[in-house]
Amino acid sequence: MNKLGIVDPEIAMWLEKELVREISTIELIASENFVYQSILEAQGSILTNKYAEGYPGKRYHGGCEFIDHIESVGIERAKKLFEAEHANIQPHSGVNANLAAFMALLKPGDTILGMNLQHGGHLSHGSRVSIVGQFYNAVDYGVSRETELIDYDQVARLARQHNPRLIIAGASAYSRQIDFARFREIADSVGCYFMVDMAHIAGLVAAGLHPNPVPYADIVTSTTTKTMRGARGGIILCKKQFAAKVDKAIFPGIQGGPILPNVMAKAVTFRIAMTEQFRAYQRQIIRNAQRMAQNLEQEGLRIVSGGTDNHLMLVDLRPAGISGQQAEDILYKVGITVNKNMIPYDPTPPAVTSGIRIGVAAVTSRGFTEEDIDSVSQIIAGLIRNANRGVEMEAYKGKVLELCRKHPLYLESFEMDGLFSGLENK
Ligand code: DSN
Repeated sequence: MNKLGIVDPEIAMWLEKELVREISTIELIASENFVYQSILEAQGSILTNKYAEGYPGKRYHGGCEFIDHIESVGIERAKKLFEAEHANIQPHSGVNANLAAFMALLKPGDTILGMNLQHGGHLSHGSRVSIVGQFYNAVDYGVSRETELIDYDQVARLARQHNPRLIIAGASAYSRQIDFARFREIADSVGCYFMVDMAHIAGLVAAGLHPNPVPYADIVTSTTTKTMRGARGGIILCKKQFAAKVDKAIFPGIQGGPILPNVMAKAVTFRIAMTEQFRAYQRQIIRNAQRMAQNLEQEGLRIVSGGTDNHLMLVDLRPAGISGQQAEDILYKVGITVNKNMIPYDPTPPAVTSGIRIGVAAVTSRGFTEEDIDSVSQIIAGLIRNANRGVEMEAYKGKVLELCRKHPLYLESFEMDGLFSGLENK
């Protein structure tokens, strides 16, 4: 038994249950992924013992000579990977990265223009329920009702009307490429800053499969999870002219000492993201997502905007006559995890929704290819189509386990065969 099991058997038991859940379910939540063993090791390392307020060479704690190397290597790798002039790899999360970017560029009460949460934006881009919507005067743009693509003419119109100090691009539920050049043009036309939160698509950007926002935006924020398949936490990339303001906004502005195991794991994340293997992984994500969208459409489900250019898609469930919540529940009963999600102009409240969001980054990490995606799509479509008629769950559960067994996860640390025979007998 490992130490955790001895010291705290109760927590160890829940951790093991979570491990079994991750190994034996099909994970389609678009913001989740399975990290490499090296990332787990970095995040669970002795760096958790250290404090290092400040930045390499300018710390408020002693004994930082090795930490300085680790953080400096991470910063240089982030700059190289995304062709950025400056990088800060200390944000504890994506939301913290955004808060620091706002603090660097804005004063409380300034007007910001970000994507509407219900059209695919993120809470921290101005939603009223976030501190951002309460500190700043947030105005939002959305997608066109007809095409379900970002309505750039509306963005330009709102920018002229409200004269924002900052325009934010980036989304957590938008399946199409974002035209950063067009956003920059709009920001310039009203003389405001332009920021991109590329959290969902950062892996695709790193692999050259989505336009890089760095040349266009004053500040770019991201997480290193999701398609980056790496450390838990955030980063900020920016032009040199904003470097000092960004660094001050993170520390001492909104954070104290960095979470050093995560800072180190970010450095490892960037190294992995520079490899051909990582680029091949990102290409497979796009192939899998496009295959899933095509399959679900052929099965009679509607994909918002008609398809996907990235790792995710939104499925409009109204033609099938079930809600997002019902679909999330029925899929989870057979071991497929998705999240209910508003679709643009959704008539149903956020706690119910008319859609689900499906992302394929995590299953692609397990080794799923188009053939496996065909099987997953059939399971999803079969369950959704028949949700109101009563579905024979056992056969579907068996298919899910078969796919999980075909593509084992963290095999080196787990007895997969024992696990599956146990689950099948339940
Ligand atoms: N917004 C959450 C999501 O996309 O699931 C995570 O940032």
